[in-house]
Parts: sequence; C-alpha cells; structure tokens
Amino acid sequence: MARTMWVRCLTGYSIGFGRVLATIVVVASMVLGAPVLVQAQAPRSPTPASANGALRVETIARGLEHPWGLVFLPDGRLLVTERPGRLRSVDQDGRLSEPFADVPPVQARGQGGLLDVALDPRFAENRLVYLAYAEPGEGRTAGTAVARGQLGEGRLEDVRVIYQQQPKVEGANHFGSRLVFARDGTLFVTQGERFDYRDQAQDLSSGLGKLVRINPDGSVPRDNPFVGRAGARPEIWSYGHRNIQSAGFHPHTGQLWTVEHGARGGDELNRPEAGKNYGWPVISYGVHYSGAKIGEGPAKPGMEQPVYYWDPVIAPSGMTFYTGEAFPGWQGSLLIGSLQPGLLVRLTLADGRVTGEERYLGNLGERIRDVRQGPDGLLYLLTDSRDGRILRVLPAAPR
Ligand SMILES: [Ca+2]
Repeated sequence: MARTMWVRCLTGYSIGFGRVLATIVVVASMVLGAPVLVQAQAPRSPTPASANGALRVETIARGLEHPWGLVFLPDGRLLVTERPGRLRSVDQDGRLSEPFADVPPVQARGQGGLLDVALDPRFAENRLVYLAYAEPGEGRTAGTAVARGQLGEGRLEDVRVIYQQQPKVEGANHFGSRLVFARDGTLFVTQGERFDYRDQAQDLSSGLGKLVRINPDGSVPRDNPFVGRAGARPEIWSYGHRNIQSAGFHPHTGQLWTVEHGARGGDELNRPEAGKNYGWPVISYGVHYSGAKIGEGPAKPGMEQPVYYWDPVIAPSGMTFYTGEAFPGWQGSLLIGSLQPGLLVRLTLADGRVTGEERYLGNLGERIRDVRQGPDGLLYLLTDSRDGRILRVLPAAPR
C-alpha cells in the first residue's frame, strides 16, 4: 500500500504523518474549479550520524574478491559468492573452500558477475541452491539470470537456468539482484533496468526494471498479476524499479520489502504489491547524476510513493529483518547494508511505516554488500572490496 494521501488544498490544510516535512502539489487537473490534489510527500531519512562503538566486529574470513551474497547452511557452514564467478563454502573456523565447480558462466564486468545466493526452503531434503548472476549473451550483452543446482561435494550438480531477464542488453550496470523466497514457496528476483535502458522500466513487455515472481522450477505462478494480459511478461510482479539490491519478507506480516538504488538523492524503501507501478523513471526523488531533473518530479497519480527515501543516498545492498535475541530491542528492525558511505542502517518500523533510523559501523570505512542474521542471532556482513571480508557483528561489550 502506498503512503499516499489526497486532500483538497482549497480547504487550506495539509496532512502530515511520521516525519513528513512538507507536501507537494500535484496538479491533477488544470480545469478551473476542479479540486487541486495534494499528495503527501514520502518521509525522508534524517541522515543520522553513525553510532560508532555501539557494536563490536570480528573478522570471520578474508581474501574474498568482491563477495556479494551470503547464506548459512544447516551444518553451520556459510556459502558465499564472489562477483568474478566463484561460489565457496566457509567453515566455522573461517577457512574458505576451493570454488565449487560447475557454477554457470557469468559476465564479470562493472556491477555484473555472480551475485546473490539462496537456499531452497526445503534445502534439507533437496540440497537445491539458487544463484543470481549476470549471464553473458550475444556480443557484449548480458542479463540477470537465475540458475539452480544441487550442492554436491565441491561442485554443483544438475545445474539448470530457471530464469533469464529479457532482453539482454549491453552495459555493465544495474543487474539487481536479490533472491528471496515467499511463504508460499514462490521466488522473488529483484532486478534493475540496466541503467541505459531506464524507459523500459515502464514497459511491461520488457523484463528490465521489474521485480519478478517465479516458481522454484522457473515456471510462472498462475496468480501473478499480469498473467493473461497481452503484451505483458507474466513473471512480472511490480514495475517501475531502478535497481533493487535489497529484499526481505517481514517476519510477522509476510510482506515483501525492498530497497532500491535511486539516482542522486533517491534511494527508496518500498513494499512492492502485485501489479503496481513504482514510478521509475517518471517519478523519483533526487536528480540524475548530471544534476538534471528526473522525469516529471517526485509524484504522479497512479504511481506508488516509496515508504521512505534517502537523500543523501546510502547505496543499499543486502538486508535482513532481525528476529534474534542477541540484540535486545532490535526484533522486527530492518537492517540494511550501505555501500556508500559504508554503514549498517537500522530502521524501526510500525504499521508499515518507518519510525526511526540509526546507523552503525561508519568508522569501519567499508562498503557493506550483504547483511544476514546467523543462527546464533548475531549479524554477518560482507565487505565489498578486492580483499573482502565476512564480519561477525556483536553488541558492544558491557562496560
Ligand atoms: Ca519509486
């Protein structure tokens, strides 16, 4: 549900909620005498300073080249991807395995490469692992893809590509892509609009700029919102997205939340609902990197407002809802990795809205690529660098 409220400004009042600072006027109709509609502006992050020292950090493993996605295996090991195309396991002493064989070939260029990793909800029975990556196409083209295979000894077995974003295009940016399973067993794949092709985010016949929902075998769920609509790709869940690199299901409501990269000043927290349009590149907060205005401004009827936005941006990648006991009072918080300025962001939520933001680990000087909760209730982060690390995050020791 969009945080959108309409009031008549002719009556001389405006509505505020949460941290709303202002309203903006959307002239829905210039016909004299028609009501002028005012759309409440999405709440903007207050950009709190990093609470350095509030958390303690240990290095679990190092020597990973641009690690991207992290997941815990039931036996206590971790699986971690490295963007150049490697999948490794990490044991409880932090030792890295050799790369697994038979990982699909990737286009490791720019933001592309081997990206997220997820386990099948029934992994204990079927040992299925899902990988998201930039799949090479003709010439210098590539597109986001998902493959799955069984985790064997040192290799993936029976690897099959179950999803391919269409069309494949040139360029090395905005592949997404996080993999998250819903309670009903469907798999959501977050994507980007491949940067130079932003207008396709509004085109339902293109896979660019879409959040998609598929079955674990790659088939399309029959209750997807655009199934049966001529000219629309049936795997699409929602559209008008720029580049979603964070996704998670709320532990209580089961609703999907995502964070996407905006341009300068336009990173967004969204709660994507079936069939809805999230606006890019027609509406957005912030401006293009060139300083040019984006589209038509920040709001338009028929397009969803974000739940919350960041200006300046946080460059989000990886997130998790916290459900553990190790950080008292954090249950239900949304923890988001920031690549730039390089932080751990914690949002508190209530009734679908953001009620507070805190930031940590700004003193590390690291780009945080992924955030996962361990079975011990502690947090595990990936740092994005040529000598990337897996960090374990604990509450600061009592004084
Ligand atoms: Ca948007």
